[in-house]
Amino acid sequence: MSDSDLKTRKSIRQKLERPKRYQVILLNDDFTPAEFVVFVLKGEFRLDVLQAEHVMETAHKKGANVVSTYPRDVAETKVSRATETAVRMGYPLKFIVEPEE
Ligand code: TYC
Repeated sequence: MSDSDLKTRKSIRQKLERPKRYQVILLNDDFTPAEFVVFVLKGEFRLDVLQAEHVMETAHKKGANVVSTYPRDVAETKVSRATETAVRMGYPLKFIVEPEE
């Protein structure tokens, strides 16, 4: 094993797997305005207006909905930025990040 293999201690199986992707899941709540949810989905997650409205409406009806999938750091950064924007506006909008199956 090379030095870098020993440092990272990744198995050969892990090296060959495609990098895991993470789902960003939008959670419904009773207080955040629908228009603000659409604004965040467009601005932070780069959805177009029709996709953003559809994702928002499905979360509103079902309680939660997948926004999209990303590498873990990208998913977490987008969620932090979106949540900070909501907090600044006084809205309780929440997302969860979870590994795709
Ligand atoms: N349920 C909110 C309302 O009626 C709108 C909303 C939709 C909030 C989706 C969050 O993830 C959400 N104002």
